[in-house]
Amino acid sequence: MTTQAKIDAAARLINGAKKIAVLTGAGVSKESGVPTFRDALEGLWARYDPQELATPQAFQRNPKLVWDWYEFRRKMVRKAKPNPGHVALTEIQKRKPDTWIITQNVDDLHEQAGSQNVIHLHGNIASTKCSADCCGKPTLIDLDALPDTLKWDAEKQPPPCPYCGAYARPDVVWFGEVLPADALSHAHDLSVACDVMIVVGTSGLVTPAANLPHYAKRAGAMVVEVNPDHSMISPIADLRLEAPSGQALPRVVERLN
Ligand code: BV8
Ligand code: ZN
Repeated sequence: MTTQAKIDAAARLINGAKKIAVLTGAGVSKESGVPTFRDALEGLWARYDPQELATPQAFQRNPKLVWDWYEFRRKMVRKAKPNPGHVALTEIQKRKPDTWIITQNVDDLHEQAGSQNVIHLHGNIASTKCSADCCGKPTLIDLDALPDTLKWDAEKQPPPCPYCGAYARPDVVWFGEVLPADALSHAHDLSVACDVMIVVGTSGLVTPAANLPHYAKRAGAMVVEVNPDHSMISPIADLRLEAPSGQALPRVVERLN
């Protein structure tokens, strides 16, 4: 459990900070009922390793299996609501306006909680694009606006792109795909410019996102980690709040000036 002393120390770091960068992972959405990346595999997909399913190769091999997995996860994300951890981060942004949130998450719960300045490194599960990006990167497709002729039949393959006929796919970054260049370079610049980086709910396994706290540390930032478990970031954390973010972050906000 996290002691009050650590909560107070985190609040002091935030109070004294000029520039704060927050890096979030699936853990910050866990208390909203969005399973972390690894939990989202049950039933039909239980036998798959997410790192195999969230790849261009898997989509190539079995577009319907991958598309249906995302439809299953989209339904869960649509039902999810921000939890007190998301709300506390929005509150920190209100008190410290030069605070950016860099998220690995593909849900929009930071935005739903009222956060501004959110950078999505791995895309957005709610949006769909042409798998061939036929009209530019990305070629977004509004499934609801598709003419009836192209309406997606749940029994069939994923919907076709209305412009070129290639399969539609979720607008997320799969393993083996490069991250959006502008998002990654902006996140990098924020990491080396911040004086405090708060890392919330990430195992620190997935790169290049997981490199960001190391860049921040090397550039002289203090690193605060909020995670009930040990992660790959823990060794470089100056302060660890070992508790769920929905419990720890509101307690830190209470102690802010
Ligand atoms: C890239 C979108 C260049 C999709 C995601 C070998 C071969 C090929 C590639 C690689 C390789 N080795 C390394 C790589 C690079 C690879 C990678 O990092 N692999 C890992 C698995 C080793 N990365 C990439 O491929 C990236 N692209 O590098 O391009 C390139 C090109 C070609 C070849 C090589 C390199 C692309 C990575 C993006 C993948 N897409 N998401 C989708 O969602 O379907 S990543 C996906 O997994 C999630 O978005 C999330 O980011 C990630 C899981 O990480 P976390 O967010 O940390 O979640 P996790 O479940 O792991 O941890 C949750 C944490 O929360 C835990 O620590 C837990 O304790 C904590 N927690 C739980 N409850 C709470 C809590 N914390 C706070 N409060 C709570 N209540
Ligand atoms: Zn297309």
